[in-house]
Amino acid sequence: MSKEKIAICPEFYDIMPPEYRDLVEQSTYGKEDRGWKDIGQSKELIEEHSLCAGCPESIAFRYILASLPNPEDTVMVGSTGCTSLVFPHVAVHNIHSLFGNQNAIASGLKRALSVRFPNRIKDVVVLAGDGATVDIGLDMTLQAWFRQEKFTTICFDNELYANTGGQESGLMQKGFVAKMAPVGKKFEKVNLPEIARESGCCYVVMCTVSKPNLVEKVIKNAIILAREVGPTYLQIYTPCILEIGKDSMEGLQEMRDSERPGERFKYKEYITDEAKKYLAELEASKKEALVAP
Ligand SMILES: Cc1ncc(C[n+]2csc(CCOP(=O)(O)OP(=O)(O)O)c2C)c(N)n1
Ligand code: SF4
Ligand SMILES: [Mg+2]
Repeated sequence: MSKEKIAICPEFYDIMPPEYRDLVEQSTYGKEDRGWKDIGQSKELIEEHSLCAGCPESIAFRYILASLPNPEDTVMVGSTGCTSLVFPHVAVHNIHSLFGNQNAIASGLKRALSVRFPNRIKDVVVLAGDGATVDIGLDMTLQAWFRQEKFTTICFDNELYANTGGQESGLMQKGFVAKMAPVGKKFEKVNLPEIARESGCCYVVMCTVSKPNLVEKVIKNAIILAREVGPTYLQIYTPCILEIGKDSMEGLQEMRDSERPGERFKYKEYITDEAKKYLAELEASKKEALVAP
């Protein structure tokens, strides 16, 4: 579990792309306490991106990648949408699945990795948009949770289909008018965190990315719990600034406004007793290891 995994064979060092050499020299792979604070000083596993300038998905990606507890043994599964634009620039193994199939792919992958590497921790993390998670992929999302597949599902909720120009999604708020949904949403935003809880997820969080330390905490909790306890689900508000008519500097304020008390992205967390106990035991054993001679 270290940089050895990405080390370059000395004979090829000078012909490798500078980005790769940079990754080998500056990545936080193998660092025990890696987290969002590494961003800016070390390689945060993302070079560039082709998202719109100021798109909150980009900073969400940076926080998530910087917080993965085990990046060298993590496989991310993406789906079509704006989220998928980032994956080609990410220094973590990833699979692009057919739109909506991400949780089915992740189920097979996690099972195969457990058989192939029984003594090694292998994390699988799905990251897809709301259209992929809640609309077209809902069946796959729910069935993975029903079967208690041990991986984390992250939904970047921007409340519409951004990549195809702004169609209505199940997570869109009631009454919202989008470029390709001119009539306005007639139904309430689907309460997916509650559905996730009912469907067997042991840890469910809904939040924005306005607070990087919070994002780091929930990412680490979700991935660690998914290894041993059961499926975990994070729904993260990453507003599509283009579709809601904000400029590139306004994404952060939009997230802050939407997480106020009574607003639809007010922090929400659900954790089972078993998951709580698991995290508490882990914390206690870390403290014990620190004081041990
Ligand atoms: C099987 C399939 N159906 C439909 C599409 C068209 N399509 C591409 S992206 C997209 C919407 C993505 O919305 P969402 O999952 O919310 O991601 P966002 O772009 O908002 O990040 C759709 C319908 C496709 N590429 N493949
Ligand atoms: S269309 Fe919206 S979600 Fe997609 S990259 Fe642009 S701002 Fe981000
Ligand atoms: Mg979307």
